[in-house]
Amino acid sequence: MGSRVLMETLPRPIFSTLLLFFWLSAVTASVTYDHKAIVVNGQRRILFSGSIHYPRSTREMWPDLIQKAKDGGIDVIQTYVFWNGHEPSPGKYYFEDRYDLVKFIKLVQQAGLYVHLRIGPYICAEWNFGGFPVWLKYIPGISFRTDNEPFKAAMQNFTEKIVRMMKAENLFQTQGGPIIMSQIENEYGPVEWEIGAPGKAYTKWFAQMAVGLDTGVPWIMCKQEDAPDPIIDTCNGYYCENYTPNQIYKPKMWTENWTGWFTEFGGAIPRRPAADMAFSVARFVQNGGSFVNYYMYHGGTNFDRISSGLFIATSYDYDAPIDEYGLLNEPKWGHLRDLHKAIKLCEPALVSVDPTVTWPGNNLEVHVFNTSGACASFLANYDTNSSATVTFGNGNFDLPPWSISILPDCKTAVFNTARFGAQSSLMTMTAVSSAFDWHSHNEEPASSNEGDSLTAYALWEQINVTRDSTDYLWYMTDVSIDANERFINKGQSPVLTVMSAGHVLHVFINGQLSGTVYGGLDSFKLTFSNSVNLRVGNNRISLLSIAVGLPNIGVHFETWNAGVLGPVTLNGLNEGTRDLSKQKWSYKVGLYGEALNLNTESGSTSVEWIQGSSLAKKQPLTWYKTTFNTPAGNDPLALDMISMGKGQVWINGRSIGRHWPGYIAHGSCDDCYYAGTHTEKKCRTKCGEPSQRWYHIPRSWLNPNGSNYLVVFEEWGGDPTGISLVKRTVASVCADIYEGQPTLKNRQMLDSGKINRPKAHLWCPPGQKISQIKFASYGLPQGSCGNFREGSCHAHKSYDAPQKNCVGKQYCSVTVAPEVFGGDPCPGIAKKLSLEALCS
Ligand SMILES: *[C@@H]1O[C@H](CO)[C@@H](O)[C@H](O)[C@H]1NC(C)=O
Ligand SMILES: *[C@@H]1O[C@H](CO)[C@@H](O)[C@H](O)[C@H]1NC(C)=O
Ligand SMILES: *[C@@H]1O[C@H](CO)[C@@H](O)[C@H](O)[C@H]1NC(C)=O
Ligand SMILES: *[C@@H]1O[C@H](CO)[C@@H](O)[C@H](O)[C@H]1NC(C)=O
Ligand SMILES: *[C@@H]1O[C@H](CO)[C@@H](O)[C@H](O)[C@H]1NC(C)=O
Ligand SMILES: CC(=O)N[C@H]1CO[C@H](CO)[C@@H](O)[C@@H]1O
Repeated sequence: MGSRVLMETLPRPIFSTLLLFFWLSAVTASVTYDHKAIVVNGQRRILFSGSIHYPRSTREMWPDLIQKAKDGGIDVIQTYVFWNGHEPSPGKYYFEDRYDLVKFIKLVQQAGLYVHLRIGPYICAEWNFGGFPVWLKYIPGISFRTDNEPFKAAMQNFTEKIVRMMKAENLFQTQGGPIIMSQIENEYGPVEWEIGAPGKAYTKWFAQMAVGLDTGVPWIMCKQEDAPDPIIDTCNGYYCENYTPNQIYKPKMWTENWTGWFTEFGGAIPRRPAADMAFSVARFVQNGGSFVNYYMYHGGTNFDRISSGLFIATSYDYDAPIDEYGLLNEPKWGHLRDLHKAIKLCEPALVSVDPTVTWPGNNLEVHVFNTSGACASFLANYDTNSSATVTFGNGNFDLPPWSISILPDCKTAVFNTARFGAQSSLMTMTAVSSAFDWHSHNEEPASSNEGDSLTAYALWEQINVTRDSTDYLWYMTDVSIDANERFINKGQSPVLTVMSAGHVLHVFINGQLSGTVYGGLDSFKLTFSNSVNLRVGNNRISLLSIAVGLPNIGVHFETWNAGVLGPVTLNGLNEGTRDLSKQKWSYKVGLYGEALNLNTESGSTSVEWIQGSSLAKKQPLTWYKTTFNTPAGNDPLALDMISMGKGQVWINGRSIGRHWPGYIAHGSCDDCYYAGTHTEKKCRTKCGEPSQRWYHIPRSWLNPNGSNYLVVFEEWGGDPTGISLVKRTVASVCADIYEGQPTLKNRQMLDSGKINRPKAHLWCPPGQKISQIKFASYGLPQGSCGNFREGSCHAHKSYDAPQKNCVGKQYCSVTVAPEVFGGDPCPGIAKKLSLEALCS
């Protein structure tokens, strides 16, 4: 129908052009691969990909995130598909709002980028239950990720559903859409290795199942060395340069290149230096790699409760090139953008020929891709401490430790992985409002035998009872204490011991909090063992067991338990120890406040709230509510929860996630030197501080016209008057430029006969200007952005040019050369320029 309309209404020449276009795209729209690369429409491509998980941001953020990825030199957006978000109950699908997968893919397409769709449907991803819906666990006879019929049927159902949906919207490349690749399963290799034959049978099955869906584009399996043809096996890790696919005709692809690491509650905040990141990518490409995905390119936020594996923090920032709030994480974003440009200049040589490798010295390596018409080379220094000079062609090239220089014409270095042309930014959180008018409401510990309460002479597994509809499950029992118990006369207390499979436990005796225990990512099982105050007569023991997400990783993680599984014992009675495990227990799922929807404005009217001087502070199980006006401007917003313990926060009824600033980051935070093999234990920050203090409030969740409703449920006890609304902005920007360092402009300069004099570039975000040069030193300055200091060599006129060029401007540049700073302060020594400028 559509084409007939075109035929009738369009003038003839346009029609024939269109026809030609359709014919051409029908012929050329294809994605295949060979040993060098993914081949898109007949062309081998070096592709940079970035993971952005659509439910970890808002629809309103998507266009900007995708544009920033494109500006950063990203070709492909990679995302998982989140089964438990899309099928909350069997056969009931949800593809709205943050889960509008088709919308997300179409936005990527509109930006002119490709998509790598990782359907899984097991996805790991620090996502609740690794992406599996909770109901899946309760299908009779099911066993996850193995040769099990009920599991395979469900997996096939969902995979088919997604593929059908993509086809219906013409989203595969062969249909003119952006999807150039899909992924089935996820990191299954290690599991298969562990479980043996059923694992192998399952792999064979899902490979056939996926290929049978006939998407027209390649499938990949990551971390699965036995991926059957035609599926491509790919590498995940911090480094992948030594990876070889299982067949010589498959390309070398890196599907998870960790830009940082996730934060756990109780853990320090991991960082990965941009210089090491760029080094690892250059090293992969020089060794023949042709596809690199950054996991994550934008990490985002674990909103709600559905979005968290065990003890994973609400922030999923990941130290990614775009930060949790959608702002550029500099210098990482800019440095990788420059790396991508440099490598793209090499693309014709890289896709045409395999490199020849030479070793000009200890820890030095040279890769040359030389073919008729194109030549590119990579000069590498693997030494972690020493710089080196490599003579190559007619030139000498200085290589800092642990770095690679890229020469897209085999003559001129345009980039070195350890030398930044990109600026750094220091971000700041500034309070915009903290004078909230708080109201409090106490959640009573569940008590008494309500008519509808569940009872059993047993301790039940928590998720079995809650089906993960809430974090909270009350376990209640009665203990009768006789007047002749000896501990009473002796003024002693018996010891209550509660063994729990996790993850957090509050113990209430007769309505009073008696203690709290909690686990962590490494040890989520816990034991409460403490003396408790019991009185003669009946005593009510109420245990509030709290889950912090469901596991997302490990062989048969679906069998892991949560909650109070016992034994529960009372020790110090006349009879010795009384085992309470098999006496009568009653259960209550969730909190009263949850049932009453206190997170919403209408729900909140159903209870009494107190305010002013009687506002509850430092009391466990307290609901707080207030309102605030939407701050002007576009700066991203967050709540500073520093004065609170643990719980959950809602804005206008929507959950911004679990808060847990009371969990202090343990471990050691060392200096962060970029050189040397990276691990997630390296370069951590914020030890001894809350693992997560700030909680992102998406702008689009606020009412543009005024008042917003904020609710906090606090489990531990906190002081809400210490909460503030903050905005995230760029405080200052820095440049750190070495004389003669490779820059992307080098080639043009040499071509025009000029010498290479790099420039420091600084820019403040739109709406802000450089107000002051906080630091400037041409010579041998030390330190890094935020703590630069003068070194043994310093040009006294270091501030003049930056002040003149930059103050009052949004953007400026300063050439790094002696005459700009009133002469050479230390001739014969290689110098650099360090600048810090304030934006306001
Ligand atoms: C698969 O989907 C069909 C309907 O689309 C449904 O009837 C069936 O129960 C599903 N099977 C499983 C195992 O989920
Ligand atoms: C590339 O190959 C050409 C032709 O064989 C040769 O002249 C040139 O020296 C080579 N360049 C490098 C950097 O190896
Ligand atoms: C590099 O220096 C560090 C200390 O700065 C030292 O511990 C390490 O052994 C050195 N490594 C090499 C290869 O020299
Ligand atoms: C799960 O809950 C049901 C009642 O809903 C109970 O009969 C069963 O014993 C429980 N199983 C476990 C393992 O707790
Ligand atoms: C404010 O805006 C929201 C949504 O944009 C709307 O639902 C609400 O009625 C508005 N309130 C007032 C007082 O205009
Ligand atoms: C084996 C391993 O550690 N895999 C991890 C790779 O990184 C992703 C993202 O952080 C995790 O989901 C995997 O568990």
